[in-house]
Amino acid sequence: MSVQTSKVPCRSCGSLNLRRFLDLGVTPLADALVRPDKVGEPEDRFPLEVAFCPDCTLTQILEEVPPQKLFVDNYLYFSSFSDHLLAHSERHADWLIDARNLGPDSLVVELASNDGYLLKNFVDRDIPVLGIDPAPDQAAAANAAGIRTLERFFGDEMARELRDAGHTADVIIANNVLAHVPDINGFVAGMATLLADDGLITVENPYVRELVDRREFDTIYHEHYCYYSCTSIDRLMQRHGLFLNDVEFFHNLHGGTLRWHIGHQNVRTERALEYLAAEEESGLNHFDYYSAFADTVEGVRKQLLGLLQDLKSQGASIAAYGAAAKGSTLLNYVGIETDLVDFVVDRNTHKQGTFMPGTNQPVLAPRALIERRPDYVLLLAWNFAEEIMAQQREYLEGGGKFIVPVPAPEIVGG
Ligand code: DWN
Repeated sequence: MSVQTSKVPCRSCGSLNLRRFLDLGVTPLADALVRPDKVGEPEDRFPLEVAFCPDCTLTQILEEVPPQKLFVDNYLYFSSFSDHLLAHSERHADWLIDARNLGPDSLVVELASNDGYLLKNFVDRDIPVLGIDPAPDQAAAANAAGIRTLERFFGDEMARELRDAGHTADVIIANNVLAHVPDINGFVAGMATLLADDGLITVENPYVRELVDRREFDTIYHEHYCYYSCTSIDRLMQRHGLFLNDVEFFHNLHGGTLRWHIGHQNVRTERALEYLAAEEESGLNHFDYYSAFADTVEGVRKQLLGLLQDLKSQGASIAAYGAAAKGSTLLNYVGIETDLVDFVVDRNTHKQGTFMPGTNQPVLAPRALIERRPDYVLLLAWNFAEEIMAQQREYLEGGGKFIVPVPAPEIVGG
């Protein structure tokens, strides 16, 4: 991969020394599932290139698609369609309530609260909450469920409005959102403004080390402007008077997720110190760690495309599971169209009846796997493999097989 320096400033530190290491082509928006009346019409496409900042270690894409286009106009992602994620969220809420001694005089604010999947755990225990999410349908679903939600993009201006109105947050939760924000300095400044002096912020995000080590290139799409490490997060936070206090790792969530504990106090647990030291020692803070990733990704592409073509040449039928954003990146980058994969199934009813961006497979309900019995199912939502395969026992017991695409294509089951 020829290394080129970009003239796009780093989203975190403003450096002009960004170094591009991966080009996934010009692709459609990963969550822009195509409605039936729009099939065949030209889809918006944008360059999907990834760069590393040698000055603050943040990995990021070079293109900036307006958030309005990504999260408001046609956003179909609802968090409540994963039992695993719901259980994870409930455990997190329970821990926060106990560890922070939350009660009726507390305030828990969640940034990018989606359909209220997480805040409902606090509401059930009579703890005041405020959800903030710009996606209209998700915010409406949360409010309908009794979870107070403001349909807005969060930033420092909104934080000041809330603080001026007398609101400070004892806990701020920001799960899978800091990757989705183009102005991360404004967003983090808002967190610092809104957080009570002794408050706690918990931020969850997939770990960029896992993205590279486990070849999870399909988790790269235009919604994800940034890809974080402990080091890059800490440098971003310190710019706004916040500090990385602790780190938790969840191996089986979204391909490897970190939960960062952040606050106004400059204190660190032994665990946080270990993560920061390991990132420096492993080379994660330096460009060479990323320089060979493009070749690795190209290898996965060739392997997967070859496997699917071989199976088709043997007369096999192939479907896919999970109309996920990552699934869209995978199908488009590898070049998996309807000649290879006939249809995609997904439990999210809002996605059923649409078509995959760029590759046009119809999205059906999971029962189609039993009705049509494809020989193989490409698992696009591989991050939920355990949950989905347990759910699809009948398909597997009937001789069906799954294909897990990363870190290397593998046939599972049967
Ligand atoms: O940051 C993000 C990540 C964390 O989640 C967001 N950009 C949106 C989303 O990305 P994604 O769409 O790649 O994530 P998921 O959650 O891996 O997508 C899973 C898809 O699979 C969803 O459409 C729901 C569906 N699903 C299903 O049909 N049956 C999921 C489970 C667990 C199931 O049992």
